Amino acid sequence: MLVPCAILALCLGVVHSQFPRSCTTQAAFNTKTCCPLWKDGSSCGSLSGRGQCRDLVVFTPLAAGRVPQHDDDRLDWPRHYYDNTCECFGNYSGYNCGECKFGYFGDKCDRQKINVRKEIRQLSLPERKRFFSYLALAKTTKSRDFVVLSTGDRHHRDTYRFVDASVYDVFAWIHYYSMKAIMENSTFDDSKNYAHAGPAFPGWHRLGLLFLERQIQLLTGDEDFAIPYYDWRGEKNCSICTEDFLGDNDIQGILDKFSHFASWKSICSGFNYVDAYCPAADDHCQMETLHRKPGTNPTANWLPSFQDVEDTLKWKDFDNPPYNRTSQRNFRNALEGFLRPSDGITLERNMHNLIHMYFGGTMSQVAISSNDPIFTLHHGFVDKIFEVWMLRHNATTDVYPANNEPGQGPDECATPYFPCYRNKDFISSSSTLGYTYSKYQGM
Ligand code: KOJ
Ligand code: ZN
Repeated sequence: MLVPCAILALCLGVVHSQFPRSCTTQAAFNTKTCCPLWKDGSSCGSLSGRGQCRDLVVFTPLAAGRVPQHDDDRLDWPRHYYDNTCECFGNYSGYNCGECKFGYFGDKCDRQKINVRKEIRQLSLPERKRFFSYLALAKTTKSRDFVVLSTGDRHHRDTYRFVDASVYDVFAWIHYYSMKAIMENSTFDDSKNYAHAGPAFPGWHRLGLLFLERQIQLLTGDEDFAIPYYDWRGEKNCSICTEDFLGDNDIQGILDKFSHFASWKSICSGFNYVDAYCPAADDHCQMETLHRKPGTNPTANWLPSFQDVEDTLKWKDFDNPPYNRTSQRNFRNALEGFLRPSDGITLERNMHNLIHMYFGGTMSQVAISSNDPIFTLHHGFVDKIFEVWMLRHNATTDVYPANNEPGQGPDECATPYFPCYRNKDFISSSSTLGYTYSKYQGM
């Protein structure tokens, strides 16, 4: 009998993307079902009224004009892997309906709570110490719920394996997995990916921060935990690159040995291999240590100004055709930083992209940037700007445009998050997701 290659190959490699661990069994792949048991012993907690296992229910039609094809395992996420997933009721959420929607807490998910994300320099000393100790715990604790995908050659599904990773590394891996070149007809198009250079960018990264924040809340039992942000407007240099904050580095970019992240290594290096996901150096895919060279790249040795942020916020359109890195006169591309914010026309590196390049080293390589916790603080501020823009322009989900960027359609799932969150649903106030931003320097 001919077993479809993908399924057979996946079965061989199963050890136990952000893939729920319990959905990487042979049975799960054979049946394309990810409806795990909740603690009441029923699939999706159905006996307790939390949810039910449904076919296709969380998925919506393909973006207009795109022909379905199954070359790239992430396209039409998560259909390559699963057709049946949990549909959760009310405030229940998570891959088995065992958790609460963002912003809700308690056994019955009936307690709403809004945390304030503060600028890192606004944290008290105990708050700052707590933040660093939570990150250390997240970096060293194996994720109970998720495993990550590691492959040899992406063309060969018999090289796919699911491996353990720490809570922080699952977060870093999600960003890595989203940005790998898209495979179509067995060739790679690295001008496109699922998280950048299109309208999904702000919401995709918002979801990434929510994922990490919630994982840390669950790991520590601290429901009050909120990730801090770094307001880089008008900075002459990186004032948080000190031992008390994110750490100092030497001229070669190596972090000072007494700094918090000195021993951190990136998961899934090998960013120059388009044809592999996370080619592992060891069982945990851990590779080179973090590197940073803030302000030393002559083409990116400054940080965006207060005016750059104001100019970005003035653009009324969320995004514009062709909905990629060349889109003009719109908020998304100005924020992402492929566009000069003041004229909305000149293609230049600014805003979000400029910060990444300013830091050099790990932060400047899209495949591994999320390994450096500065990524989290930087994207916290990018998300704050997104929030301010939505408020200022009364933006609602219908400003999210239909478009042909793979995985970036309004009704497509932000890829590769699990369960499915639709891209357009992130055009809504952060308070509905359980957080707000502190005021800092007039914003
Ligand atoms: C790293 C990233 C990113 C952009 C750049 C530079 O993660 O999104 O580096 O353009
Ligand atoms: Zn990114």
